[in-house]
Amino acid sequence: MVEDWDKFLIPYKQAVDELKVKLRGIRAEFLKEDGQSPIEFVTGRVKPVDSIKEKMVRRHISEDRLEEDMEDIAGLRIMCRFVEDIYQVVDLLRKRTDINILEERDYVHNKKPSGYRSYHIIFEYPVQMLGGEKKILAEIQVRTLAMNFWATVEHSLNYKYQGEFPDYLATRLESAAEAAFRLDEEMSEIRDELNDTNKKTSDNHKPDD
Ligand code: 0O2
Ligand code: 0O2
Repeated sequence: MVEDWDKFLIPYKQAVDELKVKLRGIRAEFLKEDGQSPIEFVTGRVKPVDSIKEKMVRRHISEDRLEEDMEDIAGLRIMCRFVEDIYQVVDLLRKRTDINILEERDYVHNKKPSGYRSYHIIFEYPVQMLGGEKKILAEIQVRTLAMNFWATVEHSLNYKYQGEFPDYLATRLESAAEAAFRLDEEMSEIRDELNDTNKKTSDNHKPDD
């Protein structure tokens, strides 16, 4: 039995706080070097106890398996402007030595039936506790601003409908997710065209050899 949830959640809160600083640090470094960053902003949360209990019932997770079987008690979200940025961020995360990636789920190109898209990374993260090092599981979701907009609104509607949308609304939500993805694709194309135009302009202004 988890008798003291506040105590149980201490390492998860520590991990979320540390990782927010670290991930925001990547953004700061990019901005300094490049003037722009593949990370637009970072959020993080410890899963509320009521949500943990609800997921334990839904996923048949017993309290003594909680640490091993619930991967998102500590959760981070990285928001990007472009779909390509998601993969750049994922590559950066793969190279880090402070997180040990256990699983990756690419829901960006394999959307969920609801229409949901994001890139999920499940990893082990060491937290220094009074009694020594404790490795906890955590999840980072990497997504575009458009994916985040859809997921945030859908999540709030889901809460109201408790996951049981009438079919016609589920279909409309799914097509709204597609519209968000088309917006992402259009923004990438616009960026590419602008880059091409800028390159041609600067090539034209190069002095002849
Ligand atoms: P700033 O200056 O507001 O950009 P904390 O750890 O206290 O910094 P907290 O309270 O845990 O943050 O909040 P959370 O939910 O983890 O993260 C909130 C951060 O995400 C804030 O940044 C928000 O500004 C930023 N954020 C949330 N939604 C958006 C959004 O739609 N667009 C942008 N650009 N940023 C958003 P900071 O770090 O507090 O700094
Ligand atoms: P929160 O904190 O409320 O967001 P599952 O059994 O589906 O809950 P699973 O298989 O363990 O979860 O992991 P999965 O599907 O890789 O990731 C689950 C998390 O992804 C969810 O967490 C959501 O944050 C997000 N997610 C997945 N599908 C959807 C969706 O259709 N809509 C939205 N808005 N988000 C989704 P939780 O548990 O809901 O927690």
